[in-house]
Amino acid sequence: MSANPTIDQVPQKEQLNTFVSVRHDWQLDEVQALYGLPFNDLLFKAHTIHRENFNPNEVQISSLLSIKTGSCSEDCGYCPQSARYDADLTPEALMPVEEVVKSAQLAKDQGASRFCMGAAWRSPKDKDVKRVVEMVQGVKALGMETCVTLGMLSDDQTKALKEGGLDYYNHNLDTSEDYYSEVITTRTYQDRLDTLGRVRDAGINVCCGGIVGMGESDTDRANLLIELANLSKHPESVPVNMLVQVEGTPLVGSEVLDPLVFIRTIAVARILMPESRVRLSAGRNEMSDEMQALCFFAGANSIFYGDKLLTTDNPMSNHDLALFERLGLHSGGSSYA
Ligand code: SAM
Ligand code: DTB
Ligand code: SF4
Repeated sequence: MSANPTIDQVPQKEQLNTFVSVRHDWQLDEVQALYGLPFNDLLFKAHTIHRENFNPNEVQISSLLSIKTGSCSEDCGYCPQSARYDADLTPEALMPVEEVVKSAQLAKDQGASRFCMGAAWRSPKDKDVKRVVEMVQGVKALGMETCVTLGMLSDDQTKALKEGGLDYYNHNLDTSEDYYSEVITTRTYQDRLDTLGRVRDAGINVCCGGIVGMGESDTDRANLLIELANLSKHPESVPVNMLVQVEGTPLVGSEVLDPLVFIRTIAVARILMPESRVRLSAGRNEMSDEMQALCFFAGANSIFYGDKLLTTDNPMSNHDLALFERLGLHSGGSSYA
């Protein structure tokens, strides 16, 4: 008898995605093997999976606003907003709701479908969450998706955000569990996983990724992606940040990551989390157009758009629009668009 399965035994695409592609049991040796593939083989594999799950020419567009800037108690070694470091930054209190909504309107006019509001807190106070909920409601009323990143949350705060209509909560693992203490000592990896669990349980979409180029090893990068992919449900949105080296922060002087390793990281993220939006996040200002094009080929299908990230520069909007035109990319992928 032939060893080949009959047509009925061959899993159809839907089954393949459910039972084969979307896994939560990735092992280090498998992920290292992916990273170690010849570049063309890795990109072909990642792009094939990308096409099976998404329109490869559609990129979701998010804009960022820092709604509370600097004076943060935490010691995240990459971050200019920590009060412990000497970055050139003017601290600012939590913004009034109307200003935030005005800024969201501008981002919408420029073409963003999601508005992400970031606050430099270890964790918010309840009265802060109240004001953030008003921001979320104001931004949603414009017809935009909302995302906030406020640090660690309590159960009640998570519930209040969900009830306020928040679409996404961003909370990054940042790096592997092993490398974590080299970068941050004021809160644990488990603290982050606990907040992510609360967000997931509350029914808010999870935006969770990390930063590469902080001096971590190949194994750390593989382990970060494994942590993300082995969560009980994959984050809906996975921001992959390249460290933006800001003068005055401890990570200034880190060895700059080989761009090809960054592209491999995007490709491996796409393979491990086939149905997630992989966001080409911080660090694009230091990337060539060609590098970004390869990231889009490898499976990135979301960006931060607008001249500023939270406190550092992002490519000018005109430049991004021209790049999309040159690559035949268009914006899309929002649940409201
Ligand atoms: N304070 C909150 C927190 O840490 O959860 C929210 C804001 S914090 C700035 C959001 C994320 O931005 C961090 O987790 C980190 O991944 C990213 N980030 C901050 N500074 C960065 C830098 N210099 N380069 C790349 N990513 C950075
Ligand atoms: C994410 O993963 N990257 C964004 C967003 N989530 C909040 C922040 C990047 C910040 C880069 C440094 C800065 O501009 O301060
Ligand atoms: Fe504070 Fe967030 Fe920056 Fe860490 S990453 S120092 S928690 S603003």
